[in-house]
Amino acid sequence: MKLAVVVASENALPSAFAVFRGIEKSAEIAHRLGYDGMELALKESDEITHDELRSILKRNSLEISAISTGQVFAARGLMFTDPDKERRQELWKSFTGFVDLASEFGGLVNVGRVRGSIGNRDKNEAEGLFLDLMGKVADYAEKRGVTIILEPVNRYEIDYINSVDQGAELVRKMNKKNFALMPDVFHMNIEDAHIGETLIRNKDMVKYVHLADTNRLSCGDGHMDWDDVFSALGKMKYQDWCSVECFPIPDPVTAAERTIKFLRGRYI
Ligand code: LER
Ligand code: MN
Repeated sequence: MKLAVVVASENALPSAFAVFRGIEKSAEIAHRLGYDGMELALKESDEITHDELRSILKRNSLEISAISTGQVFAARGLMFTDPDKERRQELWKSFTGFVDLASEFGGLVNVGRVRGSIGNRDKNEAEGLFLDLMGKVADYAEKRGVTIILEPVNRYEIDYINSVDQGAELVRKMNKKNFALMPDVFHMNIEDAHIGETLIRNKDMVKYVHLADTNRLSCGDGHMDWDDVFSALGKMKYQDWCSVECFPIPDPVTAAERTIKFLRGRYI
């Protein structure tokens, strides 16, 4: 397993769930602390050029684990379930940019809150909008060797796809080989009755995992049953990325350092 940490641009809004802000300076710190990669939390794909990113990664011996897109929803209000044609077109443009970036860096694009909400609408109607646009994005991604990873997110943030089993059902409905699951154990603690058992039940679909403790602080600073999480990942023979998405509390460096000190050697 490889360990990444979530990094956003310097100007990301407080609503961006990132440990670090400022891609270049965070890369140096992530490498110094012993992380293998950075997950880039972007609101637009042109926040960094391919050339800039390539050189930052080379200088710091890091990989990109995935491109994540929560801010496309949180900062720009765009979502796959939006019935407005122009806003869906804007989302398509952004996502083709994210896929192009991921085709060189990491090969994974996350879909968390940006999948959108259902609200007062009929669920099938909203889901139809999701499947239609996401199907087109997945086809575009497949041609570029990129997989889209769907992240179930707890009910207090979004009203559509909260548990990992609900995510798995949507992955089956989508039925594309480059559309997979990305469990976040912080959300699973709220939504899934058993974290380890649920991961194992859906093991063939899990391509990426988000880590934070139950209070979203550094791993080890809450009451998550980490033995259960990592024994499940071990039984699944999970070899892909675990990415740290804890709050930058008390500050980004301390949060990232406490997490890696807790995980390295013991679990990863
Ligand atoms: C949101 O809570 C989250 O976990 C992100 O990774 C997705 O937007
Ligand atoms: Mn997450």
